[in-house]
Amino acid sequence: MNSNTKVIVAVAVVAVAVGVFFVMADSNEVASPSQTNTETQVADTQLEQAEADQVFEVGMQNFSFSEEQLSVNAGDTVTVNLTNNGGTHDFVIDELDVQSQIIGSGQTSVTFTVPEDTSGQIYSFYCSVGNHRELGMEGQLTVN
Ligand SMILES: [Cu+2]
Repeated sequence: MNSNTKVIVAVAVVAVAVGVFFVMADSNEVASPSQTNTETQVADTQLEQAEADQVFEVGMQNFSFSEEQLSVNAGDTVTVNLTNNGGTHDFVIDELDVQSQIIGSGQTSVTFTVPEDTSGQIYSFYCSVGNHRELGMEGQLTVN
């Protein structure tokens, strides 16, 4: 290998290293306006989870929730991550003004704060789509 070749190889190595650095740096950035809405929503969801005191994973299918009893603490911030396993569903708690997106597939998430003065209360959560509640898409959220 002569000295000219060594210089060319060295320049090529530096160019690749710089390119990798920029690609990696870009992937760590918070979603920019040029990225899709989906990516922005994921970033928002992760932010909500980071702030929540309690996180629940709840599956939804025709016609039930995977969890029928949720136990929370008064004053806590609660995130419910919802995964749709079939059908079209949402997650609602009337008394706490909780209303998720209605989804036909994939996942959504809803975050709410349990009021401080609700210890001992039991609230119904349910799916508000069609007659899903009557068909069994209902559960209880108990406040400790
Ligand atoms: Cu439903």
